[in-house]
Amino acid sequence: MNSQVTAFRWVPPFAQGYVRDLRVRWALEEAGLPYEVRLIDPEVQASESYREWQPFGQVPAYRDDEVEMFESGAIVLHIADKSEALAPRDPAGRARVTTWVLAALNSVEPHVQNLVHLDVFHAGEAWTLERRPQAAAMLDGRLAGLAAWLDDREYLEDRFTAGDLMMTTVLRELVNSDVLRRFPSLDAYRQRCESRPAFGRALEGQLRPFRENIPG
Ligand SMILES: N[C@@H](CCC(=O)N[C@@H](CS)C(=O)NCC(=O)O)C(=O)O
Repeated sequence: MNSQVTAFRWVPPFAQGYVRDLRVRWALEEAGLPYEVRLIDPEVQASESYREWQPFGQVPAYRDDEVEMFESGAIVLHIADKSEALAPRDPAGRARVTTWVLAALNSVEPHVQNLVHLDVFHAGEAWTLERRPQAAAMLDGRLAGLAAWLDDREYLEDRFTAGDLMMTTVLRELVNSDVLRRFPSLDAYRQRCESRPAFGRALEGQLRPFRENIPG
């Protein structure tokens, strides 16, 4: 059985290219593993059978011959276990990859999301004027730490890994804000990772159904 990943049939333009199945598609493309995409809509999201697979009704969910999973980070790490393209084979090298995947999801993404929620979902609401400076300062602190680590490195470790994949998908949530302009080395890193052919194939794979399924 080919690996199977779920994705949305259609999302509004602001979310196109940013839905988290992109992470799983990108990992599978880097690994060169064949996969099928199951496109879902709100009705499937709410169904009992889908909730047995993904308890929150979200994408991505994933299955292959061995496992049935949800959570993009867990899925990407599972794929990385299968492919040297995403993680070195030695335990120390793999531990570093796990570390960076969790750092992206747990230490950086919550602060990115805080700002994105203010700017996108609550844009123009009075209370955000008070909250935004704190959220922006917290995010700047995390990005400064990341930029200092990256320094003149090409990738987070000595080669591209699933850690870079995950960090890039987190950083790209900021492309429509002014934040990355203050961290040009992080923006260059993001663009370096996004220029990989596997990323291009994954992105196009997510975008194609959105073009084909525009609501009537
Ligand atoms: N922590 C989860 C988050 C998944 C998630 O937020 N998925 C979004 C799309 S990017 C979703 O399905 N949203 C619809 C909803 O929550 O109902 C993961 O990384 O897989």
